[in-house]
Order: sequence, then C-alpha cells, then structure tokens
Amino acid sequence: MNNKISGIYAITPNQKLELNSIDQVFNQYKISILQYRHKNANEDIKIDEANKLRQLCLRHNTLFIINDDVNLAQKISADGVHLGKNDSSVEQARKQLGNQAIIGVSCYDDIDLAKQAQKQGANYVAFGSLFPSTTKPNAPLCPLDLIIKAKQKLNIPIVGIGGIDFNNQHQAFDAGCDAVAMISALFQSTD
Ligand code: TZP
Ligand code: MG
Repeated sequence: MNNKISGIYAITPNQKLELNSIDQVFNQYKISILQYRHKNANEDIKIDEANKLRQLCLRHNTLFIINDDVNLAQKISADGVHLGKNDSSVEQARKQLGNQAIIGVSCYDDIDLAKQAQKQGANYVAFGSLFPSTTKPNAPLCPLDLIIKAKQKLNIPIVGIGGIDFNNQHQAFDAGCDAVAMISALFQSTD
C-alpha cells in the first residue's frame, strides 16, 4: 500500500469545489493521490464535494484522502485521512477507519513527530513548507536537509509540501521525498 504514496499528491484549493479544474488537472498530469481540503465548508457541502471527487479518483485510479475529518472519510469510503496537529490521533483514526485506511500525518519540520507517527501506525508523513508558499505564507520552513535526515530514519513514505512546483519538485525528490504535494502549482489557488 505504501508504494502508492509516490509522485504528484494534489490538494484541492480551500474553496468551493470547481470540479472542471480538478478534472483538467487529472487529464493533464498523473495524479497519484488527491486530498480533499475544504476547511470551513458545512457537512452537506463536504459530503457532496467529496463524493464527486471520490468518483473522479476511482476513474483515474487515484488515492483519495480527506483532510482533517475522519468522520467524513468514513462516510464516503475514502482511501484515508490526513491529520494535522489539531486533528484526531492516529490511533483514533485507525480504530474508526480500519487497517486498510491510509493515514497521513503532518510533521512540519519535526523528525521526532514523524518517528512517533510511524510508531503509531501512520502510513506516510508530510514535511513542509519546503519552499515559501503563497497558499500558506506563515507556514514554517522545513529545510531540504531535514528531508535527507528523515529519509534515513523513517521507513514510511515522505510527502513534501509547501511552495513546490514543476521547477523545484526535483529538489524535493532528490532530498528523499516520495511524493510532492501541490496546490497553487496545479490550481493557481491563493488559499
Ligand atoms: N501546509 C503547508 S504548506 C501548505 C499546506 C497545506 C500549502 C501548500 O500549497 P502550495 O500552493 O503548494 O504552496
Ligand atoms: Mg488538519
């Protein structure tokens, strides 16, 4: 399962779903993983949007991951969930979603957090921002050197995030990222 976390990891812009633009990106690039991230939408909107994306991902053989919301992931049978520091624990998500679920954890620039996540059964960890991000300008920077170190210490896949585009993605891969997460490079979003 873990080797599926490789290549381009697209994240939806944090705004009303524009299915056409997601569809276009899917037709233009091989998207290995899609994360649905719509932070302040209400439950009905989230279920509707997530179901549409779920179908798109099934057609393209793309893993579908939900940001933050374990209940939504369960409801719409997503492939997994992505957890940040204010979200559920890995244990809780695993209990709710089962052994097959892919659980990813944001680790910012903290290798100890990543080791802990791996121990708790996370399927991948994310580090970033690797580069300044216009989408999340206040996100702390994670040096590429830290990815090199993390690669030696972890045996689950590493996702790089933050300011990654088609010009600099090779730096992330060269440092040891298995996948690169992108928002603005794919969708030109500002949030
Ligand atoms: N977490 C750290 S940076 C970021 C998130 C959600 C935004 C990444 O977006 P972009 O446009 O690819 O920099
Ligand atoms: Mg979160």
